[in-house]
Amino acid sequence: MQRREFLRRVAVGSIAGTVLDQVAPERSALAGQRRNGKGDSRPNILFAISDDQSWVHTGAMGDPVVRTPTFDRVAREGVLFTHAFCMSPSCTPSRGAILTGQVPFRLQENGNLWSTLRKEYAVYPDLLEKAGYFVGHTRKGWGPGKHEPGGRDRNPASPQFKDFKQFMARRPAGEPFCFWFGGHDPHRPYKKGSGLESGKKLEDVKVPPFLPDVPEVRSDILDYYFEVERFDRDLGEIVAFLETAGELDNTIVVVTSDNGMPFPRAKANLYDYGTRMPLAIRWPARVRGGRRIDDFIGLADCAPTFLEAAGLPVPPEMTGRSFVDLLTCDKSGRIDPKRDKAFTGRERHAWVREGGLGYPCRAIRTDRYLYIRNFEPDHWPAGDPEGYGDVDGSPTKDYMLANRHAKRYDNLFRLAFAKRPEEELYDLKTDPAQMQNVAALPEYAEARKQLRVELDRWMTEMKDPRALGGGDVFDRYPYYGRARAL
Ligand SMILES: [Ca+2]
Repeated sequence: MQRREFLRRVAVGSIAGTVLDQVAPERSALAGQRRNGKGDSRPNILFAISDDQSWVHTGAMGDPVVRTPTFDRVAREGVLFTHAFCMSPSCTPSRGAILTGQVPFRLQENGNLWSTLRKEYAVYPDLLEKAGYFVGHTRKGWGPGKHEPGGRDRNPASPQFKDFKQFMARRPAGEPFCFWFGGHDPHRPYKKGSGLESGKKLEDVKVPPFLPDVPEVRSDILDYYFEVERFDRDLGEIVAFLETAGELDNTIVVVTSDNGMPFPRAKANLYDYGTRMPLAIRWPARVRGGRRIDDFIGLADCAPTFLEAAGLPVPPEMTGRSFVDLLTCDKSGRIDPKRDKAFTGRERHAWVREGGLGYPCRAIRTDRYLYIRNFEPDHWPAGDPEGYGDVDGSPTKDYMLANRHAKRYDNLFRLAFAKRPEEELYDLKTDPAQMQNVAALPEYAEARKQLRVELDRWMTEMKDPRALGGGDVFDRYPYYGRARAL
């Protein structure tokens, strides 16, 4: 059987039962091609990114309801990262940061949703391709946005393929690959009631404390779980394909998301449910599995990590730091004392404020604190009333808007939709859900001051326009999505 024919048979599932005896020789033949071809032992890279999933919603992180066997396997046989953060809780800037290895606010338009990513900013798939990798993506790559105004002739996440099988069928023999699997799940809209229909129970759901604990919200969370599970199943097929082909163990499998769950005070917010991401990485050729690492990772650290793993230099403009050292050491827990914090931020998400204004903010997250600086406290964080369009339409949002004056829920409504002060500070020791702003309390004055100084220093170092002046440039960049009527 030729390799292509073998892959085709794997793809159509015809290698089973009576033809199983043919699999073993083909496996070694594939491995032989890799050795004999270009003598290329560089690892493949499979980057799997779901769309809108918070860190807690995997089995490996302890969620009792959602079933994510693929993620759990990658975590169990690899490394589970407990403190991974996206650079911005909004698709386009988060994905741009992953691809460029840079803070999105250094990337002009790419600080915003529905923008462009200029060609001058190198992305890791291009760098790997130049070094002999076969690169591709399926479903959602970089975006949403338009790559053409940035001077690019393809999606920055690499050329698009129908699916992973087509990509593998077209891979030249002996070339390592780098593939981006960008699931559309669990992005809204959801099929209402799909979670319940799949057999899940309302009473099992753990409702985050910043959302009303009512059946409508519980059911909405189950629908979200339904899609988290679908992403995990689709990824499971890709992993099984690689395993059958005998290529799984020399593939770096990375599973994460781009921003948090699409619920009020989560996605598009700098609280943990907006920015803290699932992250598991499996690479048995070089990484001892069964470990859990608590160091802080920013997803801009992925690009330099992939380059280093492929034996390539990391361009100096990449602000992310490779964590190959964490992966290949044998340790667990907190390893590198310098990885004790994360920085996040956002500019314009949807077009939901008069004049196309955004909601600029930046944050520093340490073990103990979350400190947020809101640069335009007169803007509405969730978008102008009554649409509050930076919060995705959903049964949960409908419920909160309909019950905004109910005494029981007015505080939750305020936390999600009302204006916010210039500074927010949360003490995670007493308030892990980040709902009590203590920035104005005298006992926190010292901590607030220190965190503000540290955030300022980081922004200056990153040449962030919000620190250097002229930050309102983000409000003037074009928006390539459909502007909603205000
Ligand atoms: Ca997203």
